[in-house]
Amino acid sequence: MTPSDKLANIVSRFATEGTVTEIKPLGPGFINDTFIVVTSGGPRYILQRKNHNIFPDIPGMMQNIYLVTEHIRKKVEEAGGDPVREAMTVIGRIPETMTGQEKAGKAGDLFYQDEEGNYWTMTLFIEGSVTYEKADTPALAYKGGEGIGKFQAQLSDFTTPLNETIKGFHNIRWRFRQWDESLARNAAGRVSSLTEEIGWIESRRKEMLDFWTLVETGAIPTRVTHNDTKISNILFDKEGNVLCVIDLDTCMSSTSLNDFGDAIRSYTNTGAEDDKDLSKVSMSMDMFRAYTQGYLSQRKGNLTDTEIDYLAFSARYITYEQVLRFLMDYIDGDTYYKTAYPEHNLVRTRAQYRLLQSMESQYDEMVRTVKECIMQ
Ligand code: GN1
Ligand code: MG
Repeated sequence: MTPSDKLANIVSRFATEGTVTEIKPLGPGFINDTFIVVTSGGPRYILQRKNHNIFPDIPGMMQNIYLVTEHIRKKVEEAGGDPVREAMTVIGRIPETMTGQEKAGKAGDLFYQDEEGNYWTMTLFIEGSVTYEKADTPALAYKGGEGIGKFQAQLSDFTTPLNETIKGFHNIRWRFRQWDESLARNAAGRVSSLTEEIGWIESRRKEMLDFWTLVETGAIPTRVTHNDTKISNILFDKEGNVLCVIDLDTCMSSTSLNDFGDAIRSYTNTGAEDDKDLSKVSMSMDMFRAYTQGYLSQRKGNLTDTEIDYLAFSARYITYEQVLRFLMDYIDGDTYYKTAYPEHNLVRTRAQYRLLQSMESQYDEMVRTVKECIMQ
């Protein structure tokens, strides 16, 4: 079988309409492999091979995605919107190609597992949509905040428990367990050369655990969260309006502050996540204000006082966690993140640490800005 025969065979397992004319790769994709499926007489589709090394429970993940997207679709319909463009549509498998046992199980029709054990999934391609790799202007940051705020609002009454697709994803207590083990293992023999960087993590351990304790005790509520809120995960229409949020692989239950914090980490950075030139890296207050305004335009009345009090801190929390995750991967010998060169994870660690320092030095102003946005 040629690679294209193989892909065509995989596509044939799904309930598509029209005749498939072309299957071609789409986007950079660091974790999954993504293809666009073109048909004549039917719509276009997105085919994905999900990375089951990073996501050990793809059936659980697909069940989450299905439940969440169906919930969003109902909300869009109730609001008189266009459910085909404002919600993701999961394409199921053709029932005839499923075994009796699979037919009996609900999650079984949401993915196809090939002979090599790979998991394939399909969604409808949303036509006329635009994505941005980077938020370059406050106006776009505002729109991004609005997009994540809308996503959280649509899911605010979603009550079905979601599967935890990556254990302890933004749970710093769990990350510290991994961190302590990683230091003890010293797999790549790099620990002794990283005294300064390890100190950055250790000196902030307590304040980060104190924050997480509020989540554990319920003082900060748990909601449906996206967990990867960068701007490239939002689809816009040609007029610049938010259509919907995509890449729901990490959609789970956690604190909505994680989604806010991770967005601030990516939107406000004046440099690159892996900038070698640290003088370029800082947190832009203009971008912080714009994202916060956009986000709160959708969520202001629905957040608790404690959530509002910790919005600014959540940016430090997630950026700190990212410093820890990059450094831990460097200590482990670069096993999680794809790297382009040997020191890449260390460069990322230093660049994210510079961003964290920039947030720490502007923290009072961040807190003031959140208060101003609440009053507006
Ligand atoms: C990974 O590959 P991407 O960009 O979707 C990671 C995020 C990190 C990000 C850092 C499942 O996301 O948590 O913040 O890299 N996703 C996973 O660039 O680990
Ligand atoms: Mg992602």
